Amino acid sequence: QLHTYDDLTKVNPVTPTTVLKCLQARYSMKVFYTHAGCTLVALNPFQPIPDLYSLDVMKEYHLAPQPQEFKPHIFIVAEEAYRNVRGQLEPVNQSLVVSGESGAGKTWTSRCLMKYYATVAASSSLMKSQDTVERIERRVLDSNPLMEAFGNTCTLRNNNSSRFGKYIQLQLDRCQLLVGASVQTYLLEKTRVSCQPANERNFHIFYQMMKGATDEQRKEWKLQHDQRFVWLPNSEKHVEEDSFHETVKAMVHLGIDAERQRQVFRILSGILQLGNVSFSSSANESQSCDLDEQSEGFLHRAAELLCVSADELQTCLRVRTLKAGKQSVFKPCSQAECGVKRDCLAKVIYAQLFEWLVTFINNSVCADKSTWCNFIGVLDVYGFECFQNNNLEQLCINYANEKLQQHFVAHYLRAQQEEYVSEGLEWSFVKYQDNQSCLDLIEGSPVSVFSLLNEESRLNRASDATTLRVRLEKELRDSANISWDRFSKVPHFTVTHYAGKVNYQIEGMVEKNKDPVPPELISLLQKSDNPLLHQIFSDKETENPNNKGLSKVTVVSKFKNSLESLMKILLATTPHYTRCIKPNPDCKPLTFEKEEVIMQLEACGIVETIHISAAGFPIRCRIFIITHNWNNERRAIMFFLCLCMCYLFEVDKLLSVVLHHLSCEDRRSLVHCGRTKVFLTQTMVNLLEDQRKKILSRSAFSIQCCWLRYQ
Ligand code: AD9
Ligand code: MG
Repeated sequence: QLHTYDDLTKVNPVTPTTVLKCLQARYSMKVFYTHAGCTLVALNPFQPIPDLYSLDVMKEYHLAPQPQEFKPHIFIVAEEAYRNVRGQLEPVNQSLVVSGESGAGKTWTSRCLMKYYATVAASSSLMKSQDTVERIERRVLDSNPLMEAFGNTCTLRNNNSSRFGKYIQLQLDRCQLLVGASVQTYLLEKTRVSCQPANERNFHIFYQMMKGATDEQRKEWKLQHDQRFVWLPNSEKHVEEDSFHETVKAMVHLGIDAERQRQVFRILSGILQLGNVSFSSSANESQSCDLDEQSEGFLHRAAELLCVSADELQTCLRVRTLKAGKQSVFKPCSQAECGVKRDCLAKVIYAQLFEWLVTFINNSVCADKSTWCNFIGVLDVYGFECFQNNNLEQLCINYANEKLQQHFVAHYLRAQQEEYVSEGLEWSFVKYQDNQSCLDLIEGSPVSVFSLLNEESRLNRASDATTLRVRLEKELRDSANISWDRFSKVPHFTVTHYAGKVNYQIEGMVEKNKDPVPPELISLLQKSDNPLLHQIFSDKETENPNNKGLSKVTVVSKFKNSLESLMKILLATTPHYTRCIKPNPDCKPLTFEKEEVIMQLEACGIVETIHISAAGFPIRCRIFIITHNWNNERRAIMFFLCLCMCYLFEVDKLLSVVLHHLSCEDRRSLVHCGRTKVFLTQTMVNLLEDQRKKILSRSAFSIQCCWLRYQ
């Protein structure tokens, strides 16, 4: 019977084991969505499920008077948000927050949501030309494959892993039609361009062009068939690379013309060539390293594709420019330093190219402010990460997840408890696990991991890892959320996140936070004859007193700021949460591994969410009394009378009649009458439901109840 529970609040008792059993039973029956009070749990089937997301299903949910009565589905969440936009008094913007670990199905879910709105909010009866309308929907949808080509990759956890976070706002006009969209992205994992973790790959776009380019393009982009590129490992895996055509089509739809595309692909090929440039060690420190023998050709090809002078490129990679007052001093780089500069050049080009692409997409899909009035935002950010080696990237990602978790708990409880107070209910507030102490540890003031990291980044010390470790240990010792293994050889610290403990390596963290780009590299790119490259670097500053190049603001400060703006937006919208769960680590179809699922349930606090939902009154109820024989007019009169009774604060009386009828004495624990609403527990609803069925089956006189799920 467990598989029939479409809301985990119905499971009794609510424990990790019972919840797990229920989800497992449903999964084995190929039921992938389950409500968990105010959230939706989505289990990844890891195989296409025919008709689960078809046009007909979309229509069914969209047109239903009460979609909540249908089987749990992501379209219920979508439709609810869509109806909420209209609001009871005034329109309210909505946010759909999709979370879960890598490979759980966040991006898939986001795509489903976007397709849903591009379908149900599409206009066919508008005065506007059909062509324009179709094009905007097409363009909004096309932004997905394009961003995924540049920002997704094949990792050990997911063949299409997003290496950036995104928040897409779908803009709706007064008639609730989709008229545009805007995209905000977060922290692209640009290190992947020059350094791919073992058995993982570079971004999809490189493989796509290697496989999909025509002979002519190949010649122009200097990509020979048999060429091996150091930065293109695991090419034999053949994942997602047949999509070159799709990517180019999306570019065309979004308005990137053939010439611009050419410039983009030449830059990408230039990056690949750069990856094959290596340096030999120099005999003494005063001499710069030479290029390896086979590197000459690659360096020349890179320079040609990036449209910069090969000599200058070589000098930039081999010599450091230091500013001493107004004078410049040139210092030869060591072999390692040359490699770092080469990687830095590739990373900065790719990151700026990605930023340009996002800006271009925004310009192409964003509607004029005068044409849209509300939005539905879809948030797809990387899930909580805990690897063998974790560094600054994971710290930022997990910090983002802490923020979202805090928002979830605060919003849900606050909204619920505020409503009880305004309705005048006696209510003992539910205690919940507060992750404020962890957030204080990471981002708080005056001292936190971020503040110490930023200080160390500013001080530019040589032995940054050791100093940072000592400072963290000394200055954050009072926090219960941080610990150290004193016997470990590798300097690290352990943070107790709401989702579990994570070890972060300190080595390299300060440098990653500084993310310095030598000014000579920026100057070089500014001189490029590739118009796109020239454009994306034209407004970048090269001069700064500390000689740190492009980035004055540290990585964590920038990330913290962008997250804060996101939080502000989320707080101003009505959120809807979907928790995606990955049922097995190997992405095997229809395979449910208990340990894997339970870990994720614990990590996102599902059991706690269910407890909160079950302890509260998940259902507000309107009661209609009707008879089969009555016509619509009489039904309407009766409904109106009921409403009047509610408004005259006589809802208590009405309920007494119903409750008396149900022979239910202990109503205080089951029902609470607020000033304007009646709050029912799930048990009460079940009681009423049973009664309704009995009455319906035996007489013409019936009580029909219409349940509104609490969200
Ligand atoms: V990551 O944090 O970006 O690494 P996601 O985004 O959570 O991760 P993604 O949406 O990419 O995971 O899903 C992983 C794979 O699971 C997809 O490529 C699909 O092959 C598969 N998937 C996910 N959801 C569904 C679904 N509802 N139906 C069928 C699915 N397949
Ligand atoms: Mg993803």
